[in-house]
Amino acid sequence: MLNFPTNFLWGTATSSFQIEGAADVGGKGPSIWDAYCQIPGNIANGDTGNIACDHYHKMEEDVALMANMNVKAYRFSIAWARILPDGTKSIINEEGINFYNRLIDTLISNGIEPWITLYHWDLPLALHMTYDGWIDDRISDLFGDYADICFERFGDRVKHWITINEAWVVAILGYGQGVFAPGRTSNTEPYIAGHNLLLAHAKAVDIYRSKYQSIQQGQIGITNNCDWREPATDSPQDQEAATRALEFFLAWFADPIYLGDYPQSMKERLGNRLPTFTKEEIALVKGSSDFFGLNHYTTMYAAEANPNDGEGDIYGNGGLSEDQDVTLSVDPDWELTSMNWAVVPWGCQKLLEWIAQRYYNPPIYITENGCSYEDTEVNSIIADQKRIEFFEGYLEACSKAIQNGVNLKGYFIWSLLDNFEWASGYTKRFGIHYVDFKTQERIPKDSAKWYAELISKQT
Ligand code: PNW
Repeated sequence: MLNFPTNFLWGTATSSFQIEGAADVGGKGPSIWDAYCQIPGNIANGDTGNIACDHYHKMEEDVALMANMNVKAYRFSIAWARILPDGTKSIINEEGINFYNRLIDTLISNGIEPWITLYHWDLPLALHMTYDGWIDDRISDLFGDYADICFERFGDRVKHWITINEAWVVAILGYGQGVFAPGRTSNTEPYIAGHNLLLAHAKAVDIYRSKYQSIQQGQIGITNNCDWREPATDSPQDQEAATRALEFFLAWFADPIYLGDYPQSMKERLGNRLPTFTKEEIALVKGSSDFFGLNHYTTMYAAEANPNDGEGDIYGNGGLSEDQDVTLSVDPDWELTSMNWAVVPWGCQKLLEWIAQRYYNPPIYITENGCSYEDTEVNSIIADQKRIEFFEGYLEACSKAIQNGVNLKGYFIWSLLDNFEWASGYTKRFGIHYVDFKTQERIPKDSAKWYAELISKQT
């Protein structure tokens, strides 16, 4: 039985690059993802975000889909280059500002709270070419300038801000494994990018708190992603390996914010590849989140790596494994989604409890949870029973965590719509609404109807 507090926040989520399309419409500048999609071999089927869900032109219709489910909140991101085409404040694109103003106003008139993510990976290309993207020391100030403009223009109506989505993905997949834009491979750059992402977050928060928060009365935080890592055996080595894996995944970003420094395990293992915080920096970073944003998708077993193991780094396995000495595996009995991510609801409960314990029980919002399956449309019906079961399992895990004292305050389904799933292009469907990418027709899947019913029962 699912039983959530009546003020629990029920939402859905998307991101700009994955749904908007209109890549060069309305004064938008190119982003690193526009460029990355042009390189053959990077994206399944050579797909791009040029049109995506054409949300830029179908915004009202998409808000109506949410209103039909009675969702209370919508998490979306702003395309930095739609507001600042070259990434800097030298040119403000009013047409882009207008698009987000209309979206915000349409949401509010439908009783839906806008939750804005400032950075969901679509860095203005000019900041990658003229500067060196997230490796460049100047990037955190440039992000601060951009955030400032967003607070000024939208903050009268927007009361929830997320600075950065999943710094781990930006750093590891973008600068370590090179499977996401900007496609760099390195074992030093991820840690520099990670440092700059934390500083960018903290500077934006500082601007919000000093210039806007007392007038606008909103909240600001960061969203990090983490899978659960379960010790493969109860040996002390495997238990330590699992903790270390969580530290290299989540604590990398959450420890500086909640505890004031990087985890000891990272400092020891990375040596001078891990930047250090100055006193001034840590004063800015520590305490810089009003809530703990968490994206959670799956669980793996973690064991102490056998020194004879070869290079084991695969996409999505949790980072640069040679830095961690952790071997990851899944139970062959676990059900897999079409991303090959295992469905393990109890891992979600354990992760929530781990966060509550390590970070003094902060208010937590799950800002993404969801699954991709190979959905098919038959006479306008998409019978996605497996997705419904996924949500029921994960929400039951959430509800148990709440009963155990975890301060979980909201849950956003990823995603409102089938959309551009990064390197997988349009081959993976995470939506609770089916999108026919030929006609741009949206059809509520059975899971959307199920979510509407759940919200009506729980609120
Ligand atoms: C998240 N991994 O990405 C993102 O925030 C969404 O934009 C995305 O569509 C969603 O999850 C589903 O993938 C991730 O490899 C991408 O561990 C990759 C990983 C984790 C999250």
